Amino acid sequence: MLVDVVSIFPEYLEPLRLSLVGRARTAGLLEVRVHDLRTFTTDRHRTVDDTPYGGGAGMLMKPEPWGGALDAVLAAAPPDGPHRPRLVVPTPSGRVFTQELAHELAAEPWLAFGCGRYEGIDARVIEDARTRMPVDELSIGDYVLNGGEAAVLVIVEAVARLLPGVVGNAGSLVEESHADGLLEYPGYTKPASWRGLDVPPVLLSGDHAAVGRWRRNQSLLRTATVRPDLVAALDPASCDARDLVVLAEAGWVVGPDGRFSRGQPPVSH
Ligand code: JDH
Repeated sequence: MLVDVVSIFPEYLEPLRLSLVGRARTAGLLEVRVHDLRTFTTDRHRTVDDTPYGGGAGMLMKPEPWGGALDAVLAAAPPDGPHRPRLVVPTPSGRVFTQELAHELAAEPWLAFGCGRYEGIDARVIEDARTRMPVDELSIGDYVLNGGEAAVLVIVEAVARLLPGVVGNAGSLVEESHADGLLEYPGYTKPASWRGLDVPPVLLSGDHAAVGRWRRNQSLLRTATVRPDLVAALDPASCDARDLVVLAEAGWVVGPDGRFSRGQPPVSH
């Protein structure tokens, strides 16, 4: 996979050379090219921002440097490769980036990322880019960052670990897909007792079925407690009879619409 990133802070993208993303790079599965947007300015002050038409606080990124930068990315298409990248533009007003989207992006041969700063980028940059390549405006979550760079680090890390051939991903990705839609069960390693805290005995029992059931119950209970939205989105058909009992004890029943909803609270004693 080829990844191009355009930013006014190219040094912010240095972590893409490290750790898991770096391993994908050294294994030749991922090539990252970072471009300094200021290279594509034409004025003496290398200006990338200007005031918004219609007024309002803050500055916007001017379109011309972006036009030049995206033209240059397109002009640097790999020989015998794809003709155009899929462009991802992080923005607080984008569709939310999810694991499903990470899988979709991991299947692309060429991704380009445009990192905005200030209050964002002149809207015509996206409009113009859409005439040349597929564009996704994405948000990594409901909080406000100062620019798109941190979002690009998040998205590229989530995508790079899914690339076929990244060390150790085969087995762990299978396990991940089994637990889809539920939070992780708690994990324990040696020693079996630490600061008076014992590892749950079932995990030392050697009873694989009992371990599997305990982990599934922990996942269901944790999800019901901290992410009720995930329980509401669960397909009851993906649950076995014992799942239904555990969820019912946590207050979730299958309603007449065939979806999970909060049932009657149990009577207190
Ligand atoms: C890209 C510039 C900073 C700050 C306006 C938005 C009130 C607009 N999940 C995510 N959060 N933030 C980003 C992100 C932020 C960015 C850029 C991505 C480029 N900025 C910026 C404030 C505003 N503000 C929130 N409203 C409630 C108005 C941009 C991001 C991602 N991905």
